[in-house]
Amino acid sequence: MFSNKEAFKQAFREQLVGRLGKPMQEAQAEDVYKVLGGMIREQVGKKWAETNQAYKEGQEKQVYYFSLEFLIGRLLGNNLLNLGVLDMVRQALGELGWDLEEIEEQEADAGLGNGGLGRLAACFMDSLASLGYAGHGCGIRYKYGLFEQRIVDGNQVELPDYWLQKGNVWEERRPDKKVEVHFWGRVETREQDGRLIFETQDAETVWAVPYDIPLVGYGHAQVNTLRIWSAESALDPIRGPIRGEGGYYRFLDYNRSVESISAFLYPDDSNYEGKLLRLKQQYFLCSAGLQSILRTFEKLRLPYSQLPDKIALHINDTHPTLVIPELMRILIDVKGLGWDEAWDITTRTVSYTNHTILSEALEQWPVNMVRELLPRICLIIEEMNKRYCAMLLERYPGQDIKIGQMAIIHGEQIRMAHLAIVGSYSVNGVAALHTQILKEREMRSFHELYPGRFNNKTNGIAHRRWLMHANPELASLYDETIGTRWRTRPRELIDLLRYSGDESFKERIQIIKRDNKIRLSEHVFAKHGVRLDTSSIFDVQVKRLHGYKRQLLNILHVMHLYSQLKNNPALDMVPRTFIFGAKAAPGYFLAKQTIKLINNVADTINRDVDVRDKLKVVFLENYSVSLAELIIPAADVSEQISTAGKEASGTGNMKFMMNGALTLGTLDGANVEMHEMVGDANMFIFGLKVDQIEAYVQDGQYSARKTANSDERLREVLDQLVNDAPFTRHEREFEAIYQSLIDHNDEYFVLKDFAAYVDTQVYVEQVYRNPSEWTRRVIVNMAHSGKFSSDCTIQQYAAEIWDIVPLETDVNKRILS
Ligand code: B1H
Repeated sequence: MFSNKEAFKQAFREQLVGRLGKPMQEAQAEDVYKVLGGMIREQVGKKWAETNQAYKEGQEKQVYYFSLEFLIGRLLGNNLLNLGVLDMVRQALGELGWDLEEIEEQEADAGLGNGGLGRLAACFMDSLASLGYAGHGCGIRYKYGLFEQRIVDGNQVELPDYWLQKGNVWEERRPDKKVEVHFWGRVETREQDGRLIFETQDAETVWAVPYDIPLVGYGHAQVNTLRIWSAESALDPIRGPIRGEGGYYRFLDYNRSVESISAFLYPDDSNYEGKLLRLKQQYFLCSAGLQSILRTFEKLRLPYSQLPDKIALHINDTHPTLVIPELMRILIDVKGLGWDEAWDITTRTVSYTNHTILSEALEQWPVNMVRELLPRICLIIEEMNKRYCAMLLERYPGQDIKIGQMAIIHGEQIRMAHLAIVGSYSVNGVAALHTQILKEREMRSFHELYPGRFNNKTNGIAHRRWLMHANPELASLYDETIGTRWRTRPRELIDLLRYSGDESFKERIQIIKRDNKIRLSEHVFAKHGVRLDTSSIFDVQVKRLHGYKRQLLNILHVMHLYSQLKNNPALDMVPRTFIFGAKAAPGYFLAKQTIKLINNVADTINRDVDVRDKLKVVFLENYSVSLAELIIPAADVSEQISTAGKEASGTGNMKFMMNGALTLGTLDGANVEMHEMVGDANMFIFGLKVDQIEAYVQDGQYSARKTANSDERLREVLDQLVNDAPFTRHEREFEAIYQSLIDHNDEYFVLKDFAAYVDTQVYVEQVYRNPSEWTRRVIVNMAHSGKFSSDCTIQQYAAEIWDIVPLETDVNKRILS
């Protein structure tokens, strides 16, 4: 039905009428979405089955990417793109009177992630399928994704994101593949044939029911699986054990508690909250995922010693670390292996990515909590720790402090990062700088103990979604200019370098940028009633709100600009539009205050006719994958201004680079690698470097108060945080922010980097005044952005960590040759 347009139209009409039971003319956009989605899903089904069959027959090694987050966003557009029918369907729908973009808007954003970590998992899924690897996702089907953000009187308000309300056309519920997961209970031991047998009694049983989502590779080479698990009651109300007095109520209580396991995503990006329910989620995912994977493995009828040859288990940060003790449990308790053999298999199967060194994000679970909820798992972790510490003692005799620092269990806490390092064969950081910090500082003693285990895999983004789908005009221009090979070989974008001096090419880039800015402006006007000047510099910072990402630095600079303009209305400046988008964790007070501050500043500035032609500030509510797809192609300046050493990689930086924005950033995360490629001449780098920050932290020589007092511009904007004009709505409104900067000595060096930031912003403006030079830099960045495709990243994971090669199919051979 997708072979040609007329056939598609015919099929579409029939389905629309057949499925809706009403005439074509009465169909709503939502109906069209459902029918189209259903047709695509059906189309994918055949290849999905074929892929699974091919994996089975080829006995291909399978990679399973365990993650508590998959921020996949909308699937319709990407699936159409990857199936190669996007243009045809757009045309066909157009002829039937429908606008594809409007239809795409009908799909709920699957917000099953917080930010970069979850979006990375989604980009990896795209590249795995597109490159022909047997790689699948393993996650949780949260009923509520990341909260929906509304701004009310400048404040963030969180609404539940019931993304499944209208159904999900992509998923397939697979009740036949459900597995049991056990919590609580107590462990009994007995001896049998000279072996200790462990059995858990009186545990609570929960069903884990999988929902499968097809992951369509580009070129439709193959279809992998994202399997997300939902928790369901395992009690049969008729034959179940809950009888007698109050039984019905206990039954309801139990149901509620079971369903809460997959009820919502924890909304704390880069912050650890030691909640029991979160631990339950983690174990639920690990246990369910592993059981289903081992079922598949057992069909091969191979001994477990060959598990590492057939299966790779990758854990996305420490959140799914319980995969390690859970695999040990199954191998020992269920399969009857000895400890040493089980340990050997486990540590040759699991690999781990570290995404942060922020201490507040490092997971540590209280031993007591784990002992109660997961008694057998706790015993296994304790045994691991015992053996591991004995090994350390042999290696570092008498060095009790060092051993304590390296132990898995310390002071009644289980350190999940240590568990993940000790229980895996590969530990990778997500950008060169981050990996270096891991090796030389944060995890130094582990790197010494296990040389060769640590490695770097710089993050990447799905360039097809972020370019071809989000910015189709730019993608077409690339096709026209350098051919289409870059779609599957992103490094070939380097060929654009030849056009960096070509004025007519530059002009076309400028036109596309302007069109994207117009598109965004229309959205902003419709949603927020603010008119943007599309000839102004669109200066964008969109990402989670966090102290270390320093949205504060950005807004303090805006406040300073405003003050300059008020003092000198004739100031010769290029008009600027500052665009913010950010969700704050609901319990993160300072982050929420920062949102309020940005909104107050926006409100004051946008109302002020004196600055109307020069300055605008907008905070776009509910930043999400689909909003990112609209904002990023429209950006001129990409704000990547984290405190050096704090942003492990960043991936937004890569999306902006690819879409023709210039980066204003610190030497942090992947910015460093961008800088290595394009140099000072093509990026706006400013601020303290990691070593300088480190030195200040070590010697305690930084005084925020002194810094503030010695800079008049800073004194002025800091006063404005607490005085009653022009941005505060009541006195001392932003006292908490003020205190964090002055009384608590500015943990993120906002004030220390302020002067350099302001100066660099002046330089940004200078360059922007010369459109030809600006666009030359843009092209240099585009040309080098191929390295940051997740295709490249995944090829490295495949070769250097997982030891897998692409599936040999004819389509793959054609696409990848
Ligand atoms: C990143 C997280 C994270 N690092 C805990 N760590 C979470 C930690 O819900 N939690 O408990 C959720 C998320 N997220 C990000 O990962 C880094 O900050 C980025 O720099 C990086 O680009 C991204 C992907 O590697």
